[in-house]
Amino acid sequence: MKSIIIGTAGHIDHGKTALVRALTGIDADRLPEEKRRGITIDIGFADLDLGEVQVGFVDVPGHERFVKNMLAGAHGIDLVAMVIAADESVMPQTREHFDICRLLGVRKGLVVLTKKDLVDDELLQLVRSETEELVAGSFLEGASIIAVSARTGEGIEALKGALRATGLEVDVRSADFITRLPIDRAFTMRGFGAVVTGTLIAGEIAEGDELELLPAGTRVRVRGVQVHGAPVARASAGQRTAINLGGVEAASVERGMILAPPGRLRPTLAIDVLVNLLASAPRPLRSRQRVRVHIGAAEVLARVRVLADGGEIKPGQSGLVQLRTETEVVGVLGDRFILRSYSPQVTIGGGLILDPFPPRHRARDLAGARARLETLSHRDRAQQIAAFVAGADQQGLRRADLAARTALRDEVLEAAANEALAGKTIVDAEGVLIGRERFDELKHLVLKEVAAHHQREPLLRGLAREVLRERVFAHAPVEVFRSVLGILEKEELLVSEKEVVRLRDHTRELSGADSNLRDRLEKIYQNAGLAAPSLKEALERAGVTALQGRKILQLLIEAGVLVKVHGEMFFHRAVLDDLTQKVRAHGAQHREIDVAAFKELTGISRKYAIPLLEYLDRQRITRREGDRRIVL
Ligand SMILES: Nc1nc2c(ncn2[C@@H]2O[C@H](COP(=O)(O)OP(=O)(O)OP(=O)(O)O)[C@@H](O)[C@H]2O)c(=O)[nH]1
Ligand SMILES: [Mg+2]
Repeated sequence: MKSIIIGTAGHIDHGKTALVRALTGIDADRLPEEKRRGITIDIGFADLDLGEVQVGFVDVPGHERFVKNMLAGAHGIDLVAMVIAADESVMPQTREHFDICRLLGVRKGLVVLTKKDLVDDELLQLVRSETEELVAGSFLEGASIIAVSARTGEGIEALKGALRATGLEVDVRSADFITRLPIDRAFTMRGFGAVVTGTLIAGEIAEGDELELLPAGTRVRVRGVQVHGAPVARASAGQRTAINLGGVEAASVERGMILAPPGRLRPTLAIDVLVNLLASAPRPLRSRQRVRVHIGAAEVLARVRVLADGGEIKPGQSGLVQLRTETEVVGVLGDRFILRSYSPQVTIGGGLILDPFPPRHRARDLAGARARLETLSHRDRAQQIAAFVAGADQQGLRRADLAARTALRDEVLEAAANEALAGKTIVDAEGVLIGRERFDELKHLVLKEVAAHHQREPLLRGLAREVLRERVFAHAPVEVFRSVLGILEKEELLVSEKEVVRLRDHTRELSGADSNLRDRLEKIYQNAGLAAPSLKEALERAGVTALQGRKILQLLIEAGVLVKVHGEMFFHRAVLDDLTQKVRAHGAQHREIDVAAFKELTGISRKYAIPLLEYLDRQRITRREGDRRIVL
């Protein structure tokens, strides 16, 4: 069995609500004020069992002042029943609602000519031809046009047949997306607490589910689910649902919020979109213009920034625009929206969300932004992912960032990401996806930076990792840093040691003078034995400047010839080995050694004895126990 949503559309008083009642027996006008005034003010609901097709009706108001309410219901419909009264024919809101359906991408529908009982055949024929003219070239071209009378019931059965047939043609909603329920009503039900209603546009909702209420970010629990007024274990995409929520007060839930699985979607304050401006729009769309944006059941105010060439979108044309919203909104790639002018409130266009988290567009790089958005407007998911990743520059994007942009389920996203990775335009850097060009650029910069460092400091082993990271990866996450170094190592271009990075072929060949100096320094320490000179003394004796001397000293330490025992106190490795042996021999006889015995054994002063004993402790040759040391 298939569940679909049918929306009514059409001018005020054309008989939409009467039609829904004739079809379903349900009066969708539920507000006392609606009953009193005889008009629909807010969206109303009804349901109908057509055998293989289960229909949820969304009945919308026709009054021009309530188009805003109409939009809260129109966003999720599969099929439109375009209602035109036979005695009035096409009127302003007939056109506006029809425009809205086109802009929202409604793909199926039919036209119902109501109040057939009020006109003769000739007039009916005229209305029929005016209708055909209206829908020519649109998704409704060639759709059934069925004349009915809600008063006499004429044509109602034929209409049911046509609705069933068209309903069967409606595409099944894609299973690729996570659960999303734009909320169109929220109220408190005595004994139940908060209840929200809406059209489940994707996924499923079951009793016990944990969901997130956005943009607020509140965690809620599903206490109960109803479809068409009856409790169900689970609601699925394409159904009108009422959800009883735990964990939130009805007062803090409002129309326009959205329910989704926790941690998947994120609110945004700027979206890059493709706008179609209606030919009937009174003026071109220009930057800084203030507009009303209707996404899902939400309405937000926004400022326009035209990204398209030429700086404006003319009526009847389409182009790229950034909408900076005044309050947070939730939308993903491929969502449709409607644009209305701030004042007077009329529908001027609509479009498609391309990037819900756009990077900053610099004026000189608008062409690049346009090319990326152009790619996003195509349906190829791998390319869309590559385009999002490219937009994130060196920052790259994680899977969760892509999920927030696309609302795709994990498996679907992973498949698309893998396809993009196979296309080699993006790279997976330890879980961060980054554009291949950026990645290669970083590799190149690393090699350049390290080479420059070797050039400047030929005697140093390499460049400190953290210095490299600061210089080259200031705008990249640590995963990208590690991944770039990893690849360069694999390619045998770079050697990454604990704290230092060097080019693979970087060897420290000493010049003749330097190697003389090296030998002199080594000799000084060797000859000094345990009475090692201070660093300053050693360098003076070797006759070198501090700077030059320190580099050589560094080399000797790295080579393991000299060992740093304490502060600037160095000893020759052979001297220490000798000492170790002496201490061990002493230990073999006495098991332990104290400072006095150590001084006697080595003939050195306290100044050296203490640091050396501590060194032996560190080397686990001795272990300190109070005043004595155990020789291990
Ligand atoms: N004679 C006749 N009157 C009808 C028919 N359908 C609706 N009406 C009348 O037309 C008036 C408006 O009908 P509604 O169903 O409220 O119109 P609507 O399109 O829902 O109006 P809004 O929701 O305010 O836009 C009511 O007085 C209905 O009784 C019909 O088939 N024949
Ligand atoms: Mg009505």
